[in-house]
Order: sequence, then structure tokens, then C-alpha cells
Amino acid sequence: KTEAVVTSAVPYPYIIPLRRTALVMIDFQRDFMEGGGFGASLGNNVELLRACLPAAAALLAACRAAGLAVVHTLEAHTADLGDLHISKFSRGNLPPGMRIGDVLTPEMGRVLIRDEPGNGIVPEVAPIEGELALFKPGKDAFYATPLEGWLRERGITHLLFAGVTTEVCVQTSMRAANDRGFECCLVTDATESYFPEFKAATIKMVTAQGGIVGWTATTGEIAAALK
Ligand code: TIU
Repeated sequence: KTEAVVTSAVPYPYIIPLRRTALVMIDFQRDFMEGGGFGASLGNNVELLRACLPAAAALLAACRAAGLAVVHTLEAHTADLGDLHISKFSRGNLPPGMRIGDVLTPEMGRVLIRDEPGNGIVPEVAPIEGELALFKPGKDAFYATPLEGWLRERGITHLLFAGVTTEVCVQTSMRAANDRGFECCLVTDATESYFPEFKAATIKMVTAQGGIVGWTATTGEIAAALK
């Protein structure tokens, strides 16, 4: 088949053209998902995020089986902090005296720095050969990254979004994609927030007003349509 239809998507059926759709896995990195990293050091409970890993892994498997393009992003800065704005460096509830680029724990290494141990994608959803893994310095996956060119070269028009956190990097990237003309669907059980009320609000706000930012659907609904 050439397309899959997710009939129960919100606010109305979402069509997945198989050769023109990519799965975008946002920031499934240890920094956010494990203790001792950036997310935890900001005062958050990382266990909340881990709840979406089984669905995210199932979504990834279903998309791979259907031959969809897969992109993984990592929020990360270069070792010299050359791509880190002073505004981002200055802000946030890190422990007193600590900044992005500092070592919070030896296990995780320098916070939010490319290729440090904490910057690795958790094994449940690790990339495989042929998938794009890209570093992004901001919340928006299109900002200062090669993502748009990579998608356009491949004729991608539709994007499925999973990842963490729902209202920060996932929603920001979905809105940026929407403004670039991509037809976007947020996979609701394959994303999580440190704030359950923010996740719920994001799901409502992206689909409100007739799909102002796009659609939402569950992993089960998407996997069934792709079968
Ligand atoms: N803090 C928080 O909720 N998120 C981030 O800092 N980055 C991402 O969402 N990836």
C-alpha cells in the first residue's frame, strides 16, 4: 500500500503517505530521561518521562517495519559552547554555580554537550543505521540544524512526532514544522512531560480550532494503520 489512514486521529482522520512521512524522535537522551542529568538537575522527576518509553519503542518499531524515514534529535551544544546563547546559558534552575557545559555527575559528563555520556539516546529507542541523528542547540529541531533540507531532499511532507518533553522541544518543533508546511501528528503516548498538566494542555492546544498545529493519535492507532 502507499498510504495508511489513522481514522481515529484527532481532530479528524490523518493520512500517512508511506514514502513521504518521517518519524521524528525528539531528545530521547539520558540528560532528560535519567537521574543525574540536566532534567533532574532542573528539579524534575525523570521517572515521569520514562513512562513513554514502551510506546515510543513500539512506535519506532512500527515505523521501521513500514519503511518510514526516521530522525532522532539531541539537544546538545558544541564542546566550546560556541552555539550556546548567553540567554540559555544564564537561565534555568541548575544547582547553584552550575551551568550548561559543567560536569554535574561523572557518569553523565558535561551537561548538554555533544557526545558526552549524558547526551546519548537511551537504549530503548536508540538509532540504527540509515536513520538521521542530529544535534540541535535550541528547542526547535529546525533551528540551526540541517533537518529541513534533509526532509525536503527526501520529499517528506508528513511528520509523526514523539519525544520529550511534550510542551518544550516536541511542541516547539511541531509548531516550527507546521509553519514549514509539514502535516504533523503528535503521538500522545510516545511523548511525556515533567508536568502532566502541560502534556494534557499541549495535546488539546495543537488539535484545537480544527487542527491549528496538526493532529494527535496513539501508537496503537498508528501501528494498526501501518500494518
Ligand atoms: N526542560 C524541559 O522540559 N525540556 C528541555 O529543556 N528540553 C526538551 O524538551 N528536550
